[in-house]
Amino acid sequence: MPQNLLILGGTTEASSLAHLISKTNLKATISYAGRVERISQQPIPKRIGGFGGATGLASYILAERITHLVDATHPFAAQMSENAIAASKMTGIPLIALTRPPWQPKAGDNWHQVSDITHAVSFLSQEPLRVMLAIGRMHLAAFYDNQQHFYLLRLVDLPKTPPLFSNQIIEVARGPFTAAQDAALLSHHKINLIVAKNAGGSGSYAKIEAARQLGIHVLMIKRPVIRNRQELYNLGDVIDWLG
Ligand code: 3Y8
Ligand code: NAP
Repeated sequence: MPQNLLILGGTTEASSLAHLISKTNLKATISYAGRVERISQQPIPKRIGGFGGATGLASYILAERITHLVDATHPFAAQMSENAIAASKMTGIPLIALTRPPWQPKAGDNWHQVSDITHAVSFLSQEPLRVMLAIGRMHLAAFYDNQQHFYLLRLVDLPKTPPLFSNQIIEVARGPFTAAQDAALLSHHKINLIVAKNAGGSGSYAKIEAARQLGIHVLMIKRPVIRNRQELYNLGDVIDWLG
C-alpha cells in the first residue's frame, strides 16, 4: 500500500516537516486542532479540528488508509500525544514523535523550575511583580488569584472574553520571535519575571535568551512526561524512519 502520512501539527517543526515532505512523492496531510484564527499556510493538505478522542483518530486512520503517524505536536499537547499512542496501538500503524529536547539552563540564566501550572501559580503568591505570562490563553484563569502583579500577556489571538487581570497589557503576536524583539518588549514593560513553558525548539526561545541578556528571572514550567513512544528530534531522522 502506498505510504500515506498523517502529521499531527501545530509547531514550527511540524510546518518544516510538511515543507520537506511536499518535495517528495509521499502522500501526506497535516492536522491542527483549530485553536487559532489563522493557521500557518502549508504546502500539503490541511485537516482542521479534533478527531473525537483516540477512537476518533483510529477511525480516521482506517478510513483514510493512513500508513504512518507522525506526532509533531507541541510538548504540552499531552492529550493529543496520548491519543496518538492509543490510536497507533488500536490500528497497528507505526507512530513516531517529532519533538524537541527541553531547554537546559545556561550560564547567566536565572530559572526557577516548577512541575506544572499549579506550582507556577503558587510561586506567584508573593510581593507585586511585573510578569510576562507567555503560556498562551488556555491557562490564564489559573493566575486570577494573584491580582497583585502587572501582567504582560502574549496571545496568538485576542480572546473573545478579555482576560480578567486588574493590571494587564495584551500583546497579540504569533511566533517565532527574535531575542532582540523580545528584549525590547521586556524592557519596554519593565518585566522582572517571565512565566514560560519548557517548549523546547526555537519558536519560543527568544524570550529566554532575552531574559538572560537582561538578567530577568524565568519561572520555567516543566513539560508533562509522555511515555511509551519513540521520539526523534530532527527532520532527517523522520525521513529515514519513513524508509
Ligand atoms: C494552533 C498554529 C509556525 C508555528 C509557530 C513552536 C513555536 C511559535 C511560540 C511566547 C510563547 C504558546 C502558544 C506559542 C508558540 C510556535 C508555533 C508556538 C507560544 C501556533 C498554532 C497553533 C498554536 C496553538 C497555541 C496555543 C498556545 C500556544 C501561543 C500554527 C501559532 C503560548 C505556547 O487557544 C489558543 O489561543 C491556543 C493557544 C495552544 C498555548 C496556550 O495554552 O494558549 N500555541 N500555536 C495549532 C492547532 O490549532 O492545532 O501552527 O500555525 C503554532 C506555534 N505556536 O511556525 O508558524 O513551535 O512552539 N504558541 C508555548 O510554546 O509557550 C507563545 O509568547 O513566547
Ligand atoms: P491537547 O490538549 O493535547 O489536545 C486537546 C485536544 O485537541 C485533542 O484531544 C484533540 O481533540 C485536539 N487536537 C490537539 N492537537 C490536534 C491536532 N494537531 N490535530 C487535530 N486535533 C488536535 O493540545 P493543546 O495543548 O490544546 O494544543 C492544541 C494544538 O496547539 C496542538 O496541535 C499543539 O501542537 C499546538 N500548540 C500547543 C501549544 C501548547 O502550549 N499547548 C503550543 C504551541 C502549539 P480530539 O480528542 O477531539 O481529537
